[in-house]
Amino acid sequence: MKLEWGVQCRTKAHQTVSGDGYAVIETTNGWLITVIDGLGGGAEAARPTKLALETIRENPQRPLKDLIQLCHANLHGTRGAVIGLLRLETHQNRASYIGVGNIGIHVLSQRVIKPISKNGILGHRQLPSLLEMNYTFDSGDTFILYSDGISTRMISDSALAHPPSDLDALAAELLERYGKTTDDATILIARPS
Ligand SMILES: [Mn+2]
Repeated sequence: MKLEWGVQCRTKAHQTVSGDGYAVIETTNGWLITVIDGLGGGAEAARPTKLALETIRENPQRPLKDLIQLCHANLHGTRGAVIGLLRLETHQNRASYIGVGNIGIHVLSQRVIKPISKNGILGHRQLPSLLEMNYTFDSGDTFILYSDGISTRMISDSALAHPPSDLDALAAELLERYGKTTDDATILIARPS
């Protein structure tokens, strides 16, 4: 199994640094995919995002719940961040997801794969009880993770009825149509096949 993916990340108007971040990390049995949105703007928002990305890159094999808790601990004292964390395992085509805060996930599949994020902020007080959602996916399913700089109206776009093979181009098209200039905007699209 391989993973095709594309991403677009656009910084909020009049900012030079994005507080959004993302990663696609190859693991021994698949991939770990994340979109993170640091609270606030500019460098202050970029710091928790960078810390969370480092935490994930250093511990890609750890269970999702552990990773979220590690990020939560490491972000203490920062502005905080919200996160969507998706693991795709080639063994048994297993998809697992934990989301904390306002990161969206939308999956194009014949199956019913509807993960959700719970309210909360990494680095702030108590984390919510973490909900890991597990699914079986099919080869060719398309996973879309996006920050709140992308309107959720995006998930009804007609382009998603028959998504093209060029995922970078699809991400660019969706950013163009649904991206807000008032916030950093990130859309990451991944397709294992
Ligand atoms: Mn945001």
